[in-house]
Amino acid sequence: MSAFAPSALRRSLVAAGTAAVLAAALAACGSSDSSMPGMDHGTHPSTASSTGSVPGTDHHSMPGMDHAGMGDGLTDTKDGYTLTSTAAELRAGKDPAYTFRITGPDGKPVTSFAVDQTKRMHFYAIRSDLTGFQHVHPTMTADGTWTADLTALTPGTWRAYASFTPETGSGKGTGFVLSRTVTVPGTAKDTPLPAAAATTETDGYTVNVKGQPMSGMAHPLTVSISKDGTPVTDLQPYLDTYAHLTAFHEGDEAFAHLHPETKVTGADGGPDLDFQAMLAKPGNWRLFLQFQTGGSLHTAALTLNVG
Ligand SMILES: [Cu+2]
Repeated sequence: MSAFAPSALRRSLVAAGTAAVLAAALAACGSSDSSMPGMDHGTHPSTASSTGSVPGTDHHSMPGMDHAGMGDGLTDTKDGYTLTSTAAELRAGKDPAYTFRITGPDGKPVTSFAVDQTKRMHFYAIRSDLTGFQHVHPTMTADGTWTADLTALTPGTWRAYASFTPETGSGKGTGFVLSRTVTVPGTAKDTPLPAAAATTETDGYTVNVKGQPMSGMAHPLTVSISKDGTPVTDLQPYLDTYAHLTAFHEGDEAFAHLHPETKVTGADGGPDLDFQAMLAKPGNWRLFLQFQTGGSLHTAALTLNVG
């Protein structure tokens, strides 16, 4: 048997106690540095059975529940680290490159980044109406200039997020998500956010999300993938997981990266994938689930309402 429990046993652990779940979540967090400050998910009491109002819940007592400094990803600077870019505008209709740097507390570009989920830099772009999701892995030149190759953007306001962990300096081992807005000139047309739903389809796959997260707390979320009514069991590892889940908050584009609890144990994963959902605020979140089969990457999106 592998070091990690199979999903059936894992589910029984969920029933048995949140501490075990949180320990598993912590173990599977994908961090490159086990000493991440504040990642003490285990100190918070279980909220799994709380479905009504929870007046005694103190959200402020959860230091580090935002994955140690990631916060909501809505600022371009945190703890001395700043996302800088000269790109305030990008042209519509053409595959643009977004160029940026991360500067450290000394004001100089950071060039040393730790590998997290197989990459030193994760980059996301989303339009203000939460359409047009892009997740790419930029390349860096020796002077710390990163280039993210994007596919064509539609006119409007976009937000660009850089997710990284410094390998040296005061931020060593801390996960950051910093973002800036980018304007794409032209006639902007917003798409209404699709209604909240438990199921969505992409590329012939049906993705079902089970769980009702509450804001400000870690909550289990299970994603099940099927095709033509048959559970999918040939998920290939993608970025060290069987599925990569990011979420953006309606209205302010707050960012959340949901950490997989299901550890990669071989070439074939699925159909059920467990996540720890930590969504900072109530409202609608647009979830983007990325998974790989037969060498192809699929992206499923659905709206989750969080109370
Ligand atoms: Cu990435």
